[in-house]
Amino acid sequence: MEHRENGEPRTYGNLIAGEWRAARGGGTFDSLNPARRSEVLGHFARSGELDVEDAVSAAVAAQPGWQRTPMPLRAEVIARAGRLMEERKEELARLMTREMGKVLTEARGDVQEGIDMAKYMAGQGRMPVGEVVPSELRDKRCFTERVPIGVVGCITPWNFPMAIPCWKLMPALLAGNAVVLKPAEDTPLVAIRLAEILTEAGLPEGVLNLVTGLGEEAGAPLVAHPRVRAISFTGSMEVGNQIAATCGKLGKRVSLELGGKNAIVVGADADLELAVDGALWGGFGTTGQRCTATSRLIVDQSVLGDFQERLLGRVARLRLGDGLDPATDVGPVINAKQLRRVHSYTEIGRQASARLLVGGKVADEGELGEGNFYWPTIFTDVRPEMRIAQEEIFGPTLSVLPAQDLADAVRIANGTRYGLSLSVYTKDISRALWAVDRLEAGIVYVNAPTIGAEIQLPFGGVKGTGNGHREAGSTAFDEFTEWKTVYIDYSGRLQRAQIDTEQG
Ligand code: UN1
Repeated sequence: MEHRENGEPRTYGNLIAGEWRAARGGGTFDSLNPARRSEVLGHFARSGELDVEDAVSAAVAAQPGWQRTPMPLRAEVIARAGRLMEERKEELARLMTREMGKVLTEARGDVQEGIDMAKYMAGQGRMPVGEVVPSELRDKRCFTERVPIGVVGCITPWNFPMAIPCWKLMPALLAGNAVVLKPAEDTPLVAIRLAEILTEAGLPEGVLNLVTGLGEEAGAPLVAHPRVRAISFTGSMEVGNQIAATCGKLGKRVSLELGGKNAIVVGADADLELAVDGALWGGFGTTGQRCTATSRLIVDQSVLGDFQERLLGRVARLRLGDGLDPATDVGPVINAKQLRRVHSYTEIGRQASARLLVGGKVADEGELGEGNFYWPTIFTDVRPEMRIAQEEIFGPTLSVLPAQDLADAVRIANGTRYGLSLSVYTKDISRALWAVDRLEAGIVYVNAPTIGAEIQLPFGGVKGTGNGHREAGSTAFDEFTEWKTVYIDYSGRLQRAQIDTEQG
């Protein structure tokens, strides 16, 4: 896993029909270490429409053969890929920390989530793919089976450079589709390592194609391509809505996971130390850059003072730095643009007269100045309608909102356009379930923060977070398959449904 030749960053191509190729236009872009912007991880193909055309053509050519490969054999490839990821877990995690910035323990977790997904999907390769359903007529057999969609386009974000591509690729490939992957331009190298692993595991050429590049240049033509039958996208609401509009016009299947404005509700009877642990991990884990990150703390007013005091004592001890340093708690923000965006929300909060308790500035002291670091930030006296309590910031910024009681807290928690992950802290099982029933989210936690989804359960959100699809879990194939219903009449005569039934 050498990234450099003669000390210089390497140039990487696209994977098309089993070959690594430069972009047709010849252009490249760089991937930088967010903890040290001067470190260039590599130069990557800046792809455009022609490269996407090549990738889709390769996928179209490879798909029928892959579809005809028995599912347990397809599963063997996925299983081997999982084993290779396991063998290379440490090097993949270290690379991920350098490319994306998350601290090493979390990078290992991200790779582990990919391994888990590979193992889970490998097992699915010998599981049923349909149902036998009784017919109303004699000598007639009816069954359903899942069939691949064809060629699928997967567009993945930078915040889980291994886990999210695996959530999409493993079920899409196992189901018998060919895939074109367009990874985020901030994390192309981890995606390339994953594509190499799948190739090494025995995936036939053309079944997985990878094009690197910018969203407008490489993502947009993939979404619009007439031979791409489905798009699976995880990213911002703004881009997701554009993709949905294009797919709507083309009658193309699309599944969207568009982030959240996730909240922890702290009830009057909560274990406050546990809730503080959850708030810090949910809010500042991955530097707040998870779709599921906790971004609002909705606290019963009777415990607000105590909770805030404990929270502040703990935030002050968080250490910022390079994620490869074991002493680091909070890594950098992904890039300079996102750093500016995170800071702009501090200004927005201030202008709305929210009270800044801690942080609120770019961390540029000493070596931190070489990367994109932001001090963990907490606002209090935040009202539900303020922009910092409504819009996804995707950074280390938490807002504390007071609530009158549990009903008020649930109402505030539900009062955004998102609905990904919500959590409630209470020691009372009746109050916990009362809240679970009323929280409007795809994922609800009790006495745990809003992050930490496991791959064997469905992942996704309600309202503006998505369009009803769920990734992973028992629902993983829904995105990537069609249902085929098969009727076999072996009576040897014409039997008319609804008419020739014996009671009719
Ligand atoms: C995301 O934030 O985009 O539940 C995915 C979690 C992780 C996955 C997050 N397992 O926090």
